[in-house]
Amino acid sequence: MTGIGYEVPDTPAWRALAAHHRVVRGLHMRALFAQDPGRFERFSRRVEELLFDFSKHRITGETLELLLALAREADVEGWRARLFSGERVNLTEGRAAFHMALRNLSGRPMHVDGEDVMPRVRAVLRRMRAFVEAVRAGDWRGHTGRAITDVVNIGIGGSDLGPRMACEALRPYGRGGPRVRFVANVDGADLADTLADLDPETTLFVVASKTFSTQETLTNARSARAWLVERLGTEAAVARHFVAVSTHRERVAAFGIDPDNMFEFWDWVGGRYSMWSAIGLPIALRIGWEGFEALLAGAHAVDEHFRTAPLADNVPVLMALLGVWYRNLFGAATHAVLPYAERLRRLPAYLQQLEMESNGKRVDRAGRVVGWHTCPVVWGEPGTNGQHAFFQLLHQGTELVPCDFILPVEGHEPELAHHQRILVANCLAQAEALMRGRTEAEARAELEAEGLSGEALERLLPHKVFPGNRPSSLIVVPRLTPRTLGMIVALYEHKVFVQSVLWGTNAFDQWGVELGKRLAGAILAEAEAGQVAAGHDSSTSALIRHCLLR
Ligand code: G6Q
Repeated sequence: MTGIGYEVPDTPAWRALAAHHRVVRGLHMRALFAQDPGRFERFSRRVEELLFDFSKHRITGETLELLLALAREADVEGWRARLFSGERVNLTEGRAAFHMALRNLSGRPMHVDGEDVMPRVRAVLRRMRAFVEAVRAGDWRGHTGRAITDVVNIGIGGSDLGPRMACEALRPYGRGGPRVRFVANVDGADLADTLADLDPETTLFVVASKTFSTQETLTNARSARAWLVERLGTEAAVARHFVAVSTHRERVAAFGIDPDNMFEFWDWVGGRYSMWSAIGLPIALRIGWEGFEALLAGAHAVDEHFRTAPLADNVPVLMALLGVWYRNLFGAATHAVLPYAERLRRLPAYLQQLEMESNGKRVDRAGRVVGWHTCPVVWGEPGTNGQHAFFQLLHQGTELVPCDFILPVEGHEPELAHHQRILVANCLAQAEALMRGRTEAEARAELEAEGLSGEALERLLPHKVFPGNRPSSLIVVPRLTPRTLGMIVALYEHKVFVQSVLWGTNAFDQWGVELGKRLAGAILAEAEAGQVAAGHDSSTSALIRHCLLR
């Protein structure tokens, strides 16, 4: 029992872990650090230039052994092999999850259903490269003969969050490329605000949709096309101003985009795992081909690490195990991602989809309701801003929130190097403060040093105590570059997969988004017919009348 209304799975490794948890849950990390001067060396790992420090966790050597036993019991190694061999690990949709092939720079064949997919992957990469170079060189021209200055990506969810996050993260690498904007929301405000100051003659739209049937994307794409045609005065302009990224050639053609201007990907690429595919086209347009290849290379380096490193040294495996330790044993309901890099401000939103859409599941692979918790709520904001807002709760609130600090050591602004030192110092200080806390004796001494005594001191004292013992990981890279961004994202992708194995879930489907879509279609039809259908609850019926039948 975890005391949180959910059990842990009833297996020997989970039972052993739960018993161990009862013994160690009261230990304070301060004491663990004091006992073992080698704790950092023992609990940190490297993947090439990336450092993963997990020494500030409520674990002992025995905890790690028991967590690794859990991974072995769940057959993480077997599942990893299945993933990399192109098996249909996405059982409910009958698909492989083969995003690793998109960044496989090794020359090794990778098979799905007996077919080596690498020639097709490379062919699309070659077409993307030619297109990107033509746009960036000003050789791809708009209908009136002018070069492209602005790209608008129209897509949502997996066809938006990755490229949007990466384009922001890699802003310093954008020199020489067009400006890139993103429209996702069906709220007309999104499209209107984006188009407001754009010149149709120099704007290129990338319509990104795996299925090419998504309501929001098609609505935005149709309105964007109408905007362009109206301003340039001819349908013929569409051919030079619209390209598509999709798996669905017929629907792209039916929309009116020449399939020659379509960049293909395949059903074995999940939406939220697709930024490495042609969905990454806006990234390549923004940072150039070399940069895009470096992004792929970073992810590929992590694939090789995940595929080959023993479990005890395997960073995605360790990240997954630590997540499970807090989620299932301590009952932690949320997990914070705190990038100390302003340009990573969209990373928490990106990881929210990656983690919560993948593992926000209540049944196991066989369809049985699970008796244990799965994915926590993932959230976060960049530091240092968060320190002046919600960090209060992290330090002194009643919730245990495991944190990931993500820290590039160097910035891209040599003239502002002192800012970077302040940023780094704050990040390290937060992790230390969460771990150490401030004892009553320390708080008392500080108050006395400030000249307080007697009742005034006693009144303030409890407010000044920090319990500490709050866990965090540090993911440190030398700099935020295309390569290190690729590494960071791939670490999380594989972490999510390992957690799905430990929880027994399918990380690659997303049936939870279906019901709302279907009901929205029904309500829209009723609004258009001017009549509320029977079968709604009284609240929904009244709200349809109030909002849509006026
Ligand atoms: C991702 C999800 C979802 C998807 C969007 C857009 O894993 O399936 O976020 O990416 O619904 O879908 P399309 O690319 O098909 O428009």
